[in-house]
Amino acid sequence: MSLSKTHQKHADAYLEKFMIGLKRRNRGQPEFHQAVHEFARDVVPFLDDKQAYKDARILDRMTEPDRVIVFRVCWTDDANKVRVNRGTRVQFNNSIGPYKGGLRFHKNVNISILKFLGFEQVFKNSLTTLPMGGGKGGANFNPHGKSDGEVMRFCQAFMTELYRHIGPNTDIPAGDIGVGAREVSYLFGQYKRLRNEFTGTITGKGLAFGGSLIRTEATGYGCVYFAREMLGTRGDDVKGKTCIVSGSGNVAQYTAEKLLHLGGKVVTMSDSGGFLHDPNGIDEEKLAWIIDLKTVKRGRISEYVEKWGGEYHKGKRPWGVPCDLAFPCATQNELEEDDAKTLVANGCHLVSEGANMPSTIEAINVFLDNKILFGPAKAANAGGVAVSGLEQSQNAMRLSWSREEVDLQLLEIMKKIHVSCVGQGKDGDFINYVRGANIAGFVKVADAMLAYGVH
Ligand code: NDP
Ligand code: 2IT
Repeated sequence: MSLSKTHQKHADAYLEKFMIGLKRRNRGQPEFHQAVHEFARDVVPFLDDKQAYKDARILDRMTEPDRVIVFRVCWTDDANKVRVNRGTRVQFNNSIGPYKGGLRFHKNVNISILKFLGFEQVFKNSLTTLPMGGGKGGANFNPHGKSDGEVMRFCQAFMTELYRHIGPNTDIPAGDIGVGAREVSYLFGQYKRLRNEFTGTITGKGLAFGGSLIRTEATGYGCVYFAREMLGTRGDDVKGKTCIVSGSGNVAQYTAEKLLHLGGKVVTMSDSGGFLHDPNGIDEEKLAWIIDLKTVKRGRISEYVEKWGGEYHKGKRPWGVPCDLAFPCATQNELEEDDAKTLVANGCHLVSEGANMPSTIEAINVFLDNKILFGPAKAANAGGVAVSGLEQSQNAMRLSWSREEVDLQLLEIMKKIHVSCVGQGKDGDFINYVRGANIAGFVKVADAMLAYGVH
């Protein structure tokens, strides 16, 4: 879709005015501004001839969360010292289903980060085709270096306040950075105890107590399934491609695993300390070692080189390593404009975002200007929350589906998301997946909001 010059000028002016207002209302929240800007620059031109949405001020309503709950979390550490953290749940929008989205425990968690994540989640969940609204929460708690007992006491204290705001038809949290199987188990155990009921109010649970097969793998697998669909539009596939992955947590691990299944060669992984480059490739044995290192031993990626060789680059990110395909799977704004230019110059022709908002707007512009295949987070990493939705369905039916069944449903959902993005993002023979995901995600939520009238 392209507007006439006058309409484009009008849309640009409207976008500028809208962003000035949004920034004024949400001071000191740069990540939230960024997520909204990246969305609004596609949605505003789309709204140009859609008076009903404009009269209902849908964009203004969508960028204001339904509510934000902030609470104190007090716990005692192993030295018996009292610790105080801040817990938050952003219930962003429940127009198409109960609030759904992860919890992040990381030292830099703040309201800006949780609002950007909650906002993204609304449209990501809409793209999955499942009935889920959007939310996100977390705390400025750093699980690194904490004992199991400390993590347990923190999770129990966190849930002792959060439980009154969530429920299987209200708000269903899950994991995110710093919240994996161990934390979800402590959180769910405390929820069950406080409510005296066993319902699927958290997803990502252990298999013995209502978890779904493939949920652990889902975000990473989905991110590669989406990449495969994108490659398919150019008659290409993953086989034989050199791939770089950032991060070494849940999403990075299973992105790497699926790339290996499909015949790709993974040469990098990273953590907040730096990245490892193994020119011989991280094969299944090495990856199993990394998964154990990160989920059981809770070690650092630098330890890899002592065991398997390769090079460790302290304090650096992997984007300078030549590759065909790149998968940012660590955190927001980890891939900047110069990194994007380097990737393109080195011949990288696909980027599929496993993390949320890993690329800055300037980096995205480089990818779009060079017409490479670029799968934005809200489409490419939607597989995780999609399988969370399937976990909720299984909990409601008190059934559990097989690995094959869930994996097949995940694949079908990622294909549907790809079709939706193509539908709204086609621009001559180029597919702008950013616009496609933004518009396709927007329409469903906007129509529901319109139908409800003013509230
Ligand atoms: P994990 O906690 O399992 O792993 C996070 C990884 O990212 C670790 O390797 C961590 O390194 C690294 N990392 C975290 N913060 C930074 C930072 N500031 N700079 C550099 N590296 C950092 O989290 P997930 O794998 O679950 O999440 C990764 C990304 O994927 C996030 O953006 C998350 O929002 C997104 N996501 C997750 C989904 C899920 O199902 N889990 C679903 C969809 C998106 P270190 O160990 O040193 O901290
Ligand atoms: O960003 C995300 O989509 C997640 N962290 C997963 C959310 C979920 O509810 O499974």
